[in-house]
Amino acid sequence: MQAEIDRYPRKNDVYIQYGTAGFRTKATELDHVVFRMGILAALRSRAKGSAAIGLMITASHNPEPDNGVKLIDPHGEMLEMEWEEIASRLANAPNPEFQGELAKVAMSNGIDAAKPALVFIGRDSRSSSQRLAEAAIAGVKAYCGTAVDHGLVTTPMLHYYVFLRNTTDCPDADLEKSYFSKLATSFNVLCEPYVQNQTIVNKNYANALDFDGANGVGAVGIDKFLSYQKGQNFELGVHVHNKDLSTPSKLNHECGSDFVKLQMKPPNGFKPTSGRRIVSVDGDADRVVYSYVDSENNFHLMDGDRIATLVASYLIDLVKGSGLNLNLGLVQTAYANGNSTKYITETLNIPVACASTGVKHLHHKALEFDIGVYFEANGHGTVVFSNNAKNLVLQAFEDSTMDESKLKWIRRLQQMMNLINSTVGDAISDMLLVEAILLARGWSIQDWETAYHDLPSRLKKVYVKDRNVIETVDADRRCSKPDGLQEQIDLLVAKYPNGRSFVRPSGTEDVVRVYAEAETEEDVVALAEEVAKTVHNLAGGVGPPPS
Ligand code: G16
Repeated sequence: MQAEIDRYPRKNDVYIQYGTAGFRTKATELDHVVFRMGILAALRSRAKGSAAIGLMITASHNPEPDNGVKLIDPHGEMLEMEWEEIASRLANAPNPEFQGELAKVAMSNGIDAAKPALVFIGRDSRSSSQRLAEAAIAGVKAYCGTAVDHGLVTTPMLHYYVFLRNTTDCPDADLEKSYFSKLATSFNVLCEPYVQNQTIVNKNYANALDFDGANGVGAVGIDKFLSYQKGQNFELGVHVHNKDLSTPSKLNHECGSDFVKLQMKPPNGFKPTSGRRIVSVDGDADRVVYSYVDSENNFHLMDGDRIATLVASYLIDLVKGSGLNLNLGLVQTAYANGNSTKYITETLNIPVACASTGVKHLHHKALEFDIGVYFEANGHGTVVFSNNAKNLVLQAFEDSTMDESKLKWIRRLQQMMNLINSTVGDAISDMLLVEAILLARGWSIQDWETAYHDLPSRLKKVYVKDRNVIETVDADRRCSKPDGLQEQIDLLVAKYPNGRSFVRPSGTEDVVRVYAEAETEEDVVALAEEVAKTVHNLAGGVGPPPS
């Protein structure tokens, strides 16, 4: 194995950490990290009884020169948090110490090196991804594991493949077909009641949307989905834009969900049609946001908070109609707009929990409910269902005394469960979920928007020498370090009606993120700027102070 290790040496002593979504940095810094993660994935497979483990090469919403790697556990979920520390330790071990560190991990986890190990590898469309995928495969093989290269896939596809491989006897060659057939079939079943003579009939719902693929793998995913839905009774009318994978610098550039959410602008790459839904995904298609431009050319964003409220309010209606004893809760992060939280708790009467940023935290919290809906404001989220929920649904179909009025809702709940990719946020599955609900409600995007009004908000990035000087508590809502920063933020927030602001170090980019919201646009602009300047002053800002 030493010869392979020597082919992928650690070239500098810069510390790299398994962050919000795996390791992320410049692609040129990652070869040894990815090679070592190939080894770790094979080790993890052995630790999990030779189950398939996923390894995804992507830097998602980050710029094209970046890349990253994240591992996927046997049920398609994010790598167990205790293993993130092991991953960081192995990634940073000096070259001569790597084998020793690896042996320690294997020993402390009682790994039998003779057992088979299976690793699924996937990658996004970045120009560095193929090379890094090869490094990962070399790592798996160096540790005598089997690597299955799934090539260009969205992150949620790979999560689902891992789940399917470990829970069914689906052959590897059929995983893609299973994924898209499941989406196409369940979506069609949900929409069929509203189709008459191939025409959609439900009040204000219009079957036309613009899909912004961020010039990444999401564009490939949607094209595949569209080919699978051909011939179904209901075909979603999708116009696919930003699908140029041949020009790497176009990835996430002035398009995609992160751009739309941060800049509060429609994506570039096509001219929006007034009133028509725009669906923007990110570079690996695990996030989605909706938007539209009105007749006066004003931009309207329907972010993850809006998707969460739409989904939760529909699912709660299904639960009520079904008569099943299921509790439903919603999980958000500190980035959730204050008015969305108010609407969910006060109007929908649904309990809300707040988790730290990072899907892994939200997912974990959502598992506490029978039906746990979780979404980050940036559009990353899904719905998870407890075994109790799944069992009650199945039992209802076997119960001959169950009346049809309830079964109708239970059937729909089951169809929703089939459509949702519960392993992780999935832009395409989430989009279909939103479309199915809008169609069932007979809503236009404008109808959806009227549920509540967002408080004006702003997100800013501040460049500092070392972002880790900032530490947070209370699910990112307060910062405990550096001394005095939180007190300054409190003083600034107190100046503005309905003001709220927090700061946290990003786990995917070398920046500190600043979030602010307030009653008016003018106030929020001022608050965000003042907090950003304070961070720059007290946390070692580099470059000119933010404006
Ligand atoms: C990843 C995580 C998300 C997180 C986002 C930004 O998304 O999966 O949960 O919200 O990073 O994280 P941070 O603010 O720490 O940079 P993605 O889509 O980039 O994989």
